[in-house]
Amino acid sequence: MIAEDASRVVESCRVCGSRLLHTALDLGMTPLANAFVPPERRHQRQDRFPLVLLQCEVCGLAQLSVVVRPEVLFSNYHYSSSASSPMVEHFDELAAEMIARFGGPDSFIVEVGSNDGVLLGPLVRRGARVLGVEPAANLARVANERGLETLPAFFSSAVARRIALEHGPANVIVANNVLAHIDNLHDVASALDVLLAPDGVFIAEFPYLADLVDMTEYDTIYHEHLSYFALGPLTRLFGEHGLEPFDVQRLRMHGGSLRLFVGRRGRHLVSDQITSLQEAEVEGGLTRRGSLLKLAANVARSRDALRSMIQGIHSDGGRLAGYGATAKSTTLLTYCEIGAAEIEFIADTTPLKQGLLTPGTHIPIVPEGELMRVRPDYALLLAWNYADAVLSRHKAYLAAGGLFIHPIPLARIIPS
Ligand code: JHZ
Ligand code: ZN
Repeated sequence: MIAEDASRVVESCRVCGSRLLHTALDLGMTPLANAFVPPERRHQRQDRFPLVLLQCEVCGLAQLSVVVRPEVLFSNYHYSSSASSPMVEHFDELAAEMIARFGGPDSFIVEVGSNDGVLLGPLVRRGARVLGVEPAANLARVANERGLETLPAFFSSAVARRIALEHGPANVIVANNVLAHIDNLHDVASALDVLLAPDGVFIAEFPYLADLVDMTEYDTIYHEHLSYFALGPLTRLFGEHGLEPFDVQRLRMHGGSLRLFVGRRGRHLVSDQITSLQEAEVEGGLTRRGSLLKLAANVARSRDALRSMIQGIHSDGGRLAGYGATAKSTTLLTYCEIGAAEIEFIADTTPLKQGLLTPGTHIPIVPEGELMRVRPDYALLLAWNYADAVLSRHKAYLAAGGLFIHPIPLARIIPS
Protein backbone atom coordinates (compact mmCIF):
# COMPACT_ATOMS: atom_id res chain seq x y z
CA MET A 1 0.00 0.00 0.00
CA ILE A 2 2.88 2.40 -0.58
CA ALA A 3 2.45 5.19 -3.07
CA GLU A 4 5.79 4.74 -4.86
CA ASP A 5 6.38 8.33 -5.91
CA ALA A 6 5.43 9.73 -2.49
CA SER A 7 8.58 8.52 -0.77
CA ARG A 8 12.19 7.49 -1.25
CA VAL A 9 14.28 4.95 0.57
CA VAL A 10 17.26 6.33 2.52
CA GLU A 11 20.51 4.75 1.37
CA SER A 12 23.09 6.99 2.98
CA CYS A 13 23.35 9.15 6.07
CA ARG A 14 22.15 12.74 5.53
CA VAL A 15 24.96 14.15 7.67
CA CYS A 16 28.09 12.14 6.81
CA GLY A 17 27.07 10.24 3.65
CA SER A 18 27.99 6.81 5.05
CA ARG A 19 25.98 3.83 3.80
CA LEU A 20 26.53 2.00 7.09
CA LEU A 21 23.04 2.40 8.50
CA HIS A 22 21.67 -0.27 10.81
CA THR A 23 18.08 -0.77 11.96
CA ALA A 24 17.54 0.32 15.55
CA LEU A 25 13.73 0.12 15.85
CA ASP A 26 10.89 -1.08 13.62
CA LEU A 27 7.45 0.36 14.42
CA GLY A 28 5.67 -1.26 11.45
CA MET A 29 3.62 0.43 8.73
CA THR A 30 1.86 3.64 9.74
CA PRO A 31 -0.19 6.32 8.00
CA LEU A 32 1.21 9.86 7.95
CA ALA A 33 0.95 11.41 11.40
CA ASN A 34 -1.03 14.53 10.45
CA ALA A 35 -3.12 12.92 7.67
CA PHE A 36 -6.43 13.39 9.49
CA VAL A 37 -9.36 11.99 7.52
CA PRO A 38 -12.62 13.81 6.66
CA PRO A 39 -15.48 11.44 7.62
CA GLU A 40 -16.78 11.25 4.02
CA ARG A 41 -13.40 9.78 2.99
CA ARG A 42 -13.30 7.11 5.66
CA HIS A 43 -13.71 4.34 3.10
CA GLN A 44 -10.86 5.53 0.90
CA ARG A 45 -7.52 3.79 1.05
CA GLN A 46 -4.93 5.66 3.14
CA ASP A 47 -1.25 5.23 2.34
CA ARG A 48 0.98 3.66 4.94
CA PHE A 49 4.76 3.87 5.07
CA PRO A 50 7.33 1.83 6.98
CA LEU A 51 8.29 3.52 10.25
CA VAL A 52 11.81 2.28 10.83
CA LEU A 53 14.57 4.06 12.75
CA LEU A 54 18.13 3.62 11.50
CA GLN A 55 21.35 4.71 13.12
CA CYS A 56 24.48 5.71 11.22
CA GLU A 57 27.53 3.76 12.31
CA VAL A 58 29.89 6.58 11.40
CA CYS A 59 28.40 9.81 12.80
CA GLY A 60 25.63 8.30 14.96
CA LEU A 61 22.71 10.22 13.45
CA ALA A 62 19.40 8.43 14.09
CA GLN A 63 17.17 8.76 11.02
CA LEU A 64 14.14 7.20 9.35
CA SER A 65 14.52 4.63 6.58
CA VAL A 66 12.20 6.52 4.21
CA VAL A 67 11.66 10.15 3.28
CA VAL A 68 8.11 11.07 2.39
CA ARG A 69 8.06 13.95 -0.10
CA PRO A 70 7.77 17.22 1.85
CA GLU A 71 5.04 18.51 -0.47
CA VAL A 72 2.91 15.53 0.62
CA LEU A 73 3.52 16.24 4.31
CA PHE A 74 3.54 19.98 4.65
CA SER A 75 1.75 21.80 1.82
CA ASN A 76 -1.48 21.88 3.79
CA TYR A 77 -0.75 21.41 7.46
CA HIS A 78 -3.20 20.92 10.31
CA TYR A 79 -0.81 21.59 13.17
CA SER A 80 -1.08 25.15 14.31
CA SER A 81 1.31 26.16 17.09
CA SER A 82 -1.01 28.81 18.49
CA ALA A 83 -3.60 26.14 19.35
CA SER A 84 -1.43 25.02 22.27
CA SER A 85 -1.25 27.71 24.95
CA PRO A 86 2.05 26.38 26.43
CA MET A 87 3.62 26.94 22.98
CA VAL A 88 2.40 30.52 22.93
CA GLU A 89 4.01 31.18 26.33
CA HIS A 90 7.17 29.32 25.37
CA PHE A 91 7.72 31.39 22.24
CA ASP A 92 6.91 34.61 24.02
CA GLU A 93 9.74 33.84 26.45
CA LEU A 94 12.05 32.86 23.58
CA ALA A 95 11.30 36.16 21.82
CA ALA A 96 12.30 38.04 24.96
CA GLU A 97 15.57 36.09 25.25
CA MET A 98 16.38 36.56 21.56
CA ILE A 99 15.90 40.30 21.70
CA ALA A 100 17.82 40.62 24.97
CA ARG A 101 20.81 38.56 23.80
CA PHE A 102 21.06 39.20 20.07
CA GLY A 103 18.61 41.90 19.01
CA GLY A 104 20.00 45.34 18.23
CA PRO A 105 17.66 48.27 17.54
CA ASP A 106 16.97 47.35 13.91
CA SER A 107 17.82 43.67 13.92
CA PHE A 108 16.49 41.48 11.14
CA ILE A 109 15.21 38.04 12.17
CA VAL A 110 14.24 35.24 9.78
CA GLU A 111 12.19 32.32 11.06
CA VAL A 112 12.23 29.00 9.21
CA GLY A 113 9.00 27.00 9.60
CA SER A 114 7.24 29.97 11.16
CA ASN A 115 3.85 28.19 11.25
CA ASP A 116 1.06 30.68 12.02
CA GLY A 117 3.44 33.33 13.36
CA VAL A 118 3.47 32.20 16.98
CA LEU A 119 7.06 33.51 17.44
CA LEU A 120 7.05 36.26 14.78
CA GLY A 121 4.22 38.02 16.65
CA PRO A 122 6.05 38.51 19.98
CA LEU A 123 9.27 39.40 18.10
CA VAL A 124 7.49 42.19 16.21
CA ARG A 125 5.88 43.39 19.44
CA ARG A 126 9.44 43.77 20.80
CA GLY A 127 10.52 45.88 17.82
CA ALA A 128 12.29 43.38 15.52
CA ARG A 129 12.07 43.36 11.73
CA VAL A 130 10.98 39.82 10.84
CA LEU A 131 10.36 37.54 7.90
CA GLY A 132 8.77 34.10 8.12
CA VAL A 133 9.41 31.22 5.75
CA GLU A 134 6.64 28.62 5.91
CA PRO A 135 5.84 25.97 3.28
CA ALA A 136 2.29 25.27 4.47
CA ALA A 137 0.30 27.70 2.31
CA ASN A 138 -2.66 27.65 4.73
CA LEU A 139 -0.45 28.70 7.67
CA ALA A 140 1.58 31.27 5.70
CA ARG A 141 -1.75 32.88 4.73
CA VAL A 142 -2.86 33.07 8.38
CA ALA A 143 0.45 34.74 9.35
CA ASN A 144 0.32 37.22 6.43
CA GLU A 145 -3.25 38.12 7.35
CA ARG A 146 -1.96 38.96 10.82
CA GLY A 147 0.52 41.34 9.22
CA LEU A 148 3.51 39.02 9.77
CA GLU A 149 5.30 38.85 6.42
CA THR A 150 5.76 35.19 5.52
CA LEU A 151 7.12 33.61 2.34
CA PRO A 152 5.18 30.47 1.40
CA ALA A 153 8.29 28.38 0.66
CA PHE A 154 10.57 25.58 1.82
CA PHE A 155 13.77 27.13 3.18
CA SER A 156 16.82 26.42 1.01
CA SER A 157 20.07 28.07 -0.08
CA ALA A 158 18.23 29.48 -3.14
CA VAL A 159 15.55 31.05 -0.92
CA ALA A 160 18.28 32.35 1.44
CA ARG A 161 20.02 34.07 -1.47
CA ARG A 162 16.76 35.75 -2.48
CA ILE A 163 16.12 36.94 1.08
CA ALA A 164 19.68 38.26 1.43
CA LEU A 165 19.28 40.25 -1.80
CA GLU A 166 15.90 41.72 -0.90
CA HIS A 167 16.31 42.28 2.84
CA GLY A 168 20.02 42.12 3.62
CA PRO A 169 21.80 39.72 6.02
CA ALA A 170 19.97 38.27 9.01
CA ASN A 171 21.15 38.93 12.55
CA VAL A 172 19.25 35.90 13.75
CA ILE A 173 17.81 32.90 11.93
CA VAL A 174 15.57 30.75 14.08
CA ALA A 175 14.16 27.29 13.33
CA ASN A 176 12.03 25.58 15.94
CA ASN A 177 10.91 21.99 15.54
CA VAL A 178 11.83 22.09 11.89
CA LEU A 179 15.40 20.75 11.49
CA ALA A 180 14.12 17.20 12.00
CA HIS A 181 11.74 17.73 9.08
CA ILE A 182 14.47 18.63 6.58
CA ASP A 183 16.03 16.07 4.28
CA ASN A 184 18.85 18.14 2.77
CA LEU A 185 20.52 19.44 5.93
CA HIS A 186 23.69 20.41 4.09
CA ASP A 187 21.73 22.78 1.87
CA VAL A 188 20.19 24.37 4.97
CA ALA A 189 23.62 24.75 6.56
CA SER A 190 24.87 26.49 3.41
CA ALA A 191 21.73 28.64 3.45
CA LEU A 192 22.77 29.80 6.93
CA ASP A 193 26.20 30.65 5.57
CA VAL A 194 24.57 32.68 2.77
CA LEU A 195 22.10 34.60 4.91
CA LEU A 196 23.68 35.11 8.35
CA ALA A 197 25.45 38.38 9.13
CA PRO A 198 29.13 37.88 10.16
CA ASP A 199 28.20 37.77 13.85
CA GLY A 200 24.74 36.39 13.17
CA VAL A 201 23.26 33.57 15.22
CA PHE A 202 21.26 30.55 14.22
CA ILE A 203 18.93 29.26 16.96
CA ALA A 204 17.26 25.88 16.65
CA GLU A 205 15.03 23.88 18.98
CA PHE A 206 14.49 20.20 18.36
CA PRO A 207 13.61 17.09 20.40
CA TYR A 208 16.75 15.59 21.95
CA LEU A 209 17.59 11.97 21.21
CA ALA A 210 18.84 11.35 24.77
CA ASP A 211 15.42 12.25 26.18
CA LEU A 212 13.63 10.13 23.59
CA VAL A 213 15.72 7.12 24.61
CA ASP A 214 15.63 7.73 28.37
CA MET A 215 11.85 8.21 28.51
CA THR A 216 10.89 5.75 25.73
CA GLU A 217 9.21 8.55 23.75
CA TYR A 218 8.82 6.33 20.72
CA ASP A 219 5.62 8.07 19.65
CA THR A 220 7.66 11.16 18.71
CA ILE A 221 8.95 9.02 15.86
CA TYR A 222 6.85 9.62 12.74
CA HIS A 223 7.40 10.40 9.10
CA GLU A 224 7.66 14.16 9.54
CA HIS A 225 10.70 13.62 11.75
CA LEU A 226 13.44 12.43 9.46
CA SER A 227 16.27 12.87 11.98
CA TYR A 228 16.59 12.40 15.78
CA PHE A 229 19.40 14.66 16.86
CA ALA A 230 22.22 14.52 19.31
CA LEU A 231 24.77 17.30 19.54
CA GLY A 232 27.56 15.19 18.01
CA PRO A 233 26.18 14.71 14.46
CA LEU A 234 24.96 18.33 14.32
CA THR A 235 28.39 19.66 15.29
CA ARG A 236 29.83 17.65 12.42
CA LEU A 237 27.21 18.97 9.99
CA PHE A 238 27.71 22.64 10.88
CA GLY A 239 31.48 22.20 11.00
CA GLU A 240 31.52 21.37 7.30
CA HIS A 241 30.01 24.80 6.60
CA GLY A 242 32.30 26.91 8.76
CA LEU A 243 29.74 27.06 11.56
CA GLU A 244 29.86 25.84 15.17
CA PRO A 245 27.42 25.41 18.06
CA PHE A 246 28.49 27.84 20.81
CA ASP A 247 25.73 27.45 23.38
CA VAL A 248 22.98 25.00 24.28
CA GLN A 249 20.07 24.77 26.70
CA ARG A 250 18.06 21.70 27.67
CA LEU A 251 14.30 22.31 27.61
CA ARG A 252 11.31 20.29 28.80
CA MET A 253 9.42 21.10 25.59
CA HIS A 254 8.11 18.07 23.65
CA GLY A 255 9.40 15.58 26.20
CA GLY A 256 12.91 17.06 26.20
CA SER A 257 14.49 19.32 23.60
CA LEU A 258 17.71 21.17 22.94
CA ARG A 259 17.88 24.84 22.10
CA LEU A 260 21.10 25.20 20.16
CA PHE A 261 22.93 28.43 19.30
CA VAL A 262 25.19 28.28 16.25
CA GLY A 263 27.49 30.92 14.78
CA ARG A 264 30.40 31.26 12.39
CA ARG A 265 33.45 29.41 13.71
CA GLY A 266 35.44 31.48 16.15
CA ARG A 267 33.00 34.43 16.34
CA HIS A 268 31.40 33.46 19.66
CA LEU A 269 32.70 32.18 22.95
CA VAL A 270 31.90 28.46 23.23
CA SER A 271 30.02 27.87 26.51
CA ASP A 272 30.74 25.19 29.10
CA GLN A 273 27.29 23.77 28.41
CA ILE A 274 28.45 22.75 24.94
CA THR A 275 31.56 21.03 26.23
CA SER A 276 29.78 19.18 29.00
CA LEU A 277 26.94 17.99 26.77
CA GLN A 278 29.47 16.77 24.19
CA GLU A 279 31.32 14.90 26.92
CA ALA A 280 28.10 13.39 28.28
CA GLU A 281 27.15 12.13 24.83
CA VAL A 282 30.50 10.47 24.33
CA GLU A 283 30.51 8.96 27.82
CA GLY A 284 26.92 7.71 27.54
CA GLY A 285 27.62 6.32 24.07
CA LEU A 286 24.51 8.03 22.68
CA THR A 287 25.74 7.99 19.11
CA ARG A 288 27.54 4.64 19.25
CA ARG A 289 26.25 1.46 17.65
CA GLY A 290 23.86 -0.39 19.93
CA SER A 291 22.91 2.72 21.95
CA LEU A 292 19.32 2.41 20.77
CA LEU A 293 18.97 -1.32 21.52
CA LYS A 294 17.38 -0.70 24.92
CA LEU A 295 14.85 1.58 23.23
CA ALA A 296 13.40 -1.30 21.17
CA ALA A 297 12.91 -3.46 24.28
CA ASN A 298 11.36 -0.59 26.26
CA VAL A 299 8.98 0.29 23.42
CA ALA A 300 7.49 -3.21 23.34
CA ARG A 301 7.13 -3.12 27.13
CA SER A 302 5.42 0.27 26.94
CA ARG A 303 2.89 -1.02 24.39
CA ASP A 304 2.09 -4.12 26.48
CA ALA A 305 1.54 -2.05 29.62
CA LEU A 306 -0.82 0.35 27.83
CA ARG A 307 -2.79 -2.39 26.14
CA SER A 308 -3.32 -4.32 29.32
CA MET A 309 -4.40 -1.20 31.20
CA ILE A 310 -6.98 -0.44 28.50
CA GLN A 311 -8.24 -4.04 28.49
CA GLY A 312 -8.64 -3.83 32.26
CA ILE A 313 -10.67 -0.61 32.00
CA HIS A 314 -12.96 -2.12 29.38
CA SER A 315 -13.52 -5.35 31.25
CA ASP A 316 -14.53 -3.29 34.30
CA GLY A 317 -17.08 -1.48 32.11
CA GLY A 318 -15.11 1.81 32.14
CA ARG A 319 -15.45 4.44 29.39
CA LEU A 320 -12.33 5.64 27.62
CA ALA A 321 -11.68 8.72 25.48
CA GLY A 322 -8.46 10.37 24.30
CA TYR A 323 -7.05 13.86 24.83
CA GLY A 324 -4.94 15.64 22.18
CA ALA A 325 -5.06 14.57 18.52
CA THR A 326 -1.31 14.94 18.30
CA ALA A 327 0.97 13.79 15.51
CA LYS A 328 2.46 11.47 18.14
CA SER A 329 -0.91 9.80 18.65
CA THR A 330 -0.79 8.33 15.13
CA THR A 331 2.36 6.39 15.99
CA LEU A 332 1.14 5.38 19.42
CA LEU A 333 -2.36 4.30 18.40
CA THR A 334 -1.17 2.48 15.28
CA TYR A 335 1.70 0.67 16.97
CA CYS A 336 -0.43 -0.30 20.00
CA GLU A 337 -3.40 -1.19 17.76
CA ILE A 338 -5.80 1.07 19.63
CA GLY A 339 -8.70 2.28 17.50
CA ALA A 340 -12.30 3.44 17.55
CA ALA A 341 -13.36 0.21 19.29
CA GLU A 342 -11.16 1.11 22.26
CA ILE A 343 -11.46 4.92 22.35
CA GLU A 344 -14.78 6.73 21.86
CA PHE A 345 -13.38 10.10 20.73
CA ILE A 346 -10.35 12.36 21.08
CA ALA A 347 -10.83 15.89 22.41
CA ASP A 348 -8.56 18.57 20.92
CA THR A 349 -8.33 22.37 20.94
CA THR A 350 -7.38 22.73 17.24
CA PRO A 351 -10.40 23.88 15.19
CA LEU A 352 -8.78 22.47 12.00
CA LYS A 353 -8.72 18.95 13.46
CA GLN A 354 -12.20 18.89 14.99
CA GLY A 355 -14.72 16.90 12.94
CA LEU A 356 -11.96 14.81 11.34
CA LEU A 357 -10.91 11.22 12.10
CA THR A 358 -7.48 10.06 13.28
CA PRO A 359 -5.23 8.70 10.49
CA GLY A 360 -5.68 4.95 10.05
CA THR A 361 -7.49 4.35 13.35
CA HIS A 362 -10.48 6.60 12.49
CA ILE A 363 -11.28 7.85 15.98
CA PRO A 364 -13.49 10.98 15.82
CA ILE A 365 -11.85 14.25 16.94
CA VAL A 366 -14.14 16.55 18.88
CA PRO A 367 -13.91 19.99 20.55
CA GLU A 368 -12.35 19.76 23.97
CA GLY A 369 -15.60 20.69 25.75
CA GLU A 370 -16.84 17.16 24.96
CA LEU A 371 -14.49 15.79 27.60
CA MET A 372 -16.52 17.43 30.34
CA ARG A 373 -19.90 16.90 28.65
CA VAL A 374 -19.45 13.14 28.13
CA ARG A 375 -17.11 12.68 31.08
CA PRO A 376 -15.52 9.31 30.30
CA ASP A 377 -13.88 7.53 33.24
CA TYR A 378 -10.48 7.83 31.62
CA ALA A 379 -8.85 9.96 28.93
CA LEU A 380 -5.70 8.64 27.26
CA LEU A 381 -3.33 11.61 27.35
CA LEU A 382 -1.93 11.65 23.82
CA ALA A 383 -0.54 15.16 24.43
CA TRP A 384 1.47 13.83 27.43
CA ASN A 385 4.13 16.51 26.79
CA TYR A 386 1.62 19.06 28.09
CA ALA A 387 0.45 16.97 31.08
CA ASP A 388 0.77 19.82 33.61
CA ALA A 389 -1.08 22.29 31.42
CA VAL A 390 -3.83 19.79 30.57
CA LEU A 391 -4.37 18.84 34.20
CA SER A 392 -4.70 22.44 35.29
CA ARG A 393 -7.03 23.17 32.36
CA HIS A 394 -9.35 20.29 33.19
CA LYS A 395 -9.89 20.67 36.91
CA ALA A 396 -13.66 20.24 36.47
CA TYR A 397 -13.20 16.87 34.73
CA LEU A 398 -10.86 15.75 37.49
CA ALA A 399 -13.16 17.05 40.21
CA ALA A 400 -16.00 15.05 38.66
CA GLY A 401 -13.87 11.91 39.05
CA GLY A 402 -12.33 11.77 35.56
CA LEU A 403 -8.76 10.50 35.25
CA PHE A 404 -6.02 10.60 32.63
CA ILE A 405 -3.76 7.79 31.44
CA HIS A 406 -0.18 8.97 30.85
CA PRO A 407 1.14 6.46 28.30
CA ILE A 408 4.90 7.18 28.39
CA PRO A 409 7.26 5.52 29.35
CA LEU A 410 4.91 3.00 31.05
CA ALA A 411 1.16 3.59 31.26
CA ARG A 412 0.14 5.15 34.56
CA ILE A 413 -2.96 6.92 35.84
CA ILE A 414 -2.70 10.60 36.71
CA PRO A 415 -3.26 12.24 39.03
CA SER A 416 -2.20 9.17 40.99
P1 JHZ B 1 1.85 18.69 20.22
C1 JHZ B 1 3.94 18.65 16.67
O1 JHZ B 1 3.66 17.32 17.04
C2 JHZ B 1 4.00 18.74 15.19
P2 JHZ B 1 2.41 16.96 17.93
C3 JHZ B 1 5.35 18.85 14.61
N1 JHZ B 1 5.53 17.86 13.59
C4 JHZ B 1 6.49 18.65 15.49
O2 JHZ B 1 7.60 18.60 15.02
C5 JHZ B 1 6.26 18.41 16.92
O3 JHZ B 1 5.09 19.06 17.34
C6 JHZ B 1 7.45 18.76 17.75
C7 JHZ B 1 -3.79 19.78 21.37
N2 JHZ B 1 -3.89 20.36 22.72
O4 JHZ B 1 2.35 20.06 20.39
C8 JHZ B 1 -3.42 20.73 20.28
C9 JHZ B 1 -5.10 20.32 23.38
O5 JHZ B 1 -6.08 19.77 22.85
O6 JHZ B 1 2.02 17.77 21.37
C10 JHZ B 1 -2.64 19.86 19.32
O7 JHZ B 1 -3.51 19.20 18.41
N3 JHZ B 1 -5.19 20.87 24.62
C11 JHZ B 1 5.47 20.24 14.06
O8 JHZ B 1 1.16 17.16 17.14
C12 JHZ B 1 -2.02 18.83 20.23
O9 JHZ B 1 -2.79 18.78 21.42
C13 JHZ B 1 -4.14 21.45 25.26
O10 JHZ B 1 -4.28 21.93 26.40
O11 JHZ B 1 2.62 15.62 18.53
C14 JHZ B 1 -0.62 19.22 20.66
O12 JHZ B 1 0.30 18.73 19.79
C15 JHZ B 1 -2.89 21.48 24.57
C16 JHZ B 1 -1.67 22.07 25.23
C17 JHZ B 1 -2.81 20.94 23.30
O13 JHZ B 1 2.59 18.10 19.03
ZN1 ZN C 1 26.32 9.56 9.45
